[in-house]
Amino acid sequence: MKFLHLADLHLGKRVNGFDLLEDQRFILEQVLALCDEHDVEAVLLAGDIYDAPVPPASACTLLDWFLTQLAGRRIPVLAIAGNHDSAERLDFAAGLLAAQGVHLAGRFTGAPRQIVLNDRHGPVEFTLLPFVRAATVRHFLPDADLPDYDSAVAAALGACQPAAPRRVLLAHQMVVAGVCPPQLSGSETAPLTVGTVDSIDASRFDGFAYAALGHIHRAQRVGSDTVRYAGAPLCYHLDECGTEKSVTLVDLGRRGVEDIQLLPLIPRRAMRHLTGPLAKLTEHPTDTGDYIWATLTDPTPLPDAMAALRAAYPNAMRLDYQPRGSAAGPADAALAVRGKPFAELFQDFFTQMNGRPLTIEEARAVKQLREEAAKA
Ligand SMILES: [Mn+2]
Repeated sequence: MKFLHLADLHLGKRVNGFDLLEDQRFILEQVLALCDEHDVEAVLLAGDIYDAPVPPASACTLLDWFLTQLAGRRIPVLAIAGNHDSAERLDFAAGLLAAQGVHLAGRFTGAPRQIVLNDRHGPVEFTLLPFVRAATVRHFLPDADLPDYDSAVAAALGACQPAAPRRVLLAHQMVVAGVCPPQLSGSETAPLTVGTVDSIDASRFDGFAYAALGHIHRAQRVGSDTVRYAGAPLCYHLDECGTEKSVTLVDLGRRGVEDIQLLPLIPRRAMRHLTGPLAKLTEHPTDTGDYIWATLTDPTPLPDAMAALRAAYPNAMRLDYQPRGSAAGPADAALAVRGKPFAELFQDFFTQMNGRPLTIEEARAVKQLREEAAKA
């Protein structure tokens, strides 16, 4: 059986104020074309279908269209809720949709749902484990000792019996292999804490031929080739500028996974980071529809720089400065700032903006305002 593994669609997401719905539709159209091209027999959506528990209506319309297209092709869909989804809302009409081959698992209700599909070698079981917190599992297994996510997920998986020799898991969690945390990509949002109580060891999935994971937005294997994050299908953060996105095509044979391919996805608009003086960046703009993050190397901030940038690149998302000669990159700057007391930070900022330090009276006034704000 050939199936496509996708995750973290985040339908309805906005990045720096830009609505990405058309970009998402563009990507989903490519996914459908890949389904046709590769004779895909199932599509797996490993959580964070939507970006928010109450997504915009346009995002619901887009998912409706995508599921209808897949159902029209008789391609079964297996989907779980991620931490961004509302588990209850994702379960809406789940019983009715199951009859159309669209299997949604929003809420965890004591044991993961198991769906059995058949290919030419026989049955394949899909275990649908939506995003769970340890407390969610504890609620259903009050007598079990479940101090952390790892034991909770193990208990949740232990609550169901294998329904076929070939088993595929869908899960949306932080999964680590031994002491190796996955590589984050920037657009994952809290609660994401690597290497602490909310991570699950990949060895928990040993009984599965393939574990289709969601939660981390960079495509990668976790410890073994058959435990994988598909990654988000689009760049959802400027830190991901230039990152290639893909869907994962898995070929499950008679004994297990026979082949895994990352099929590249081409975005409607690329996300690019440009560095240079404003005049240079705007002189001969190329691919002007792209989402642009510009780091200007001009020695001083320029008036209306964003307006000038947007005249060349209408979808410019962010503008910052790094004057030439200042070696400090954004990461170094962040490190330098962390831990500095407020008074010192404000003093630096004021001096940078005004070319002189605060007077004693001004410093006193700032201190007073700060104290009042803290009280409020
Ligand atoms: Mn996500």
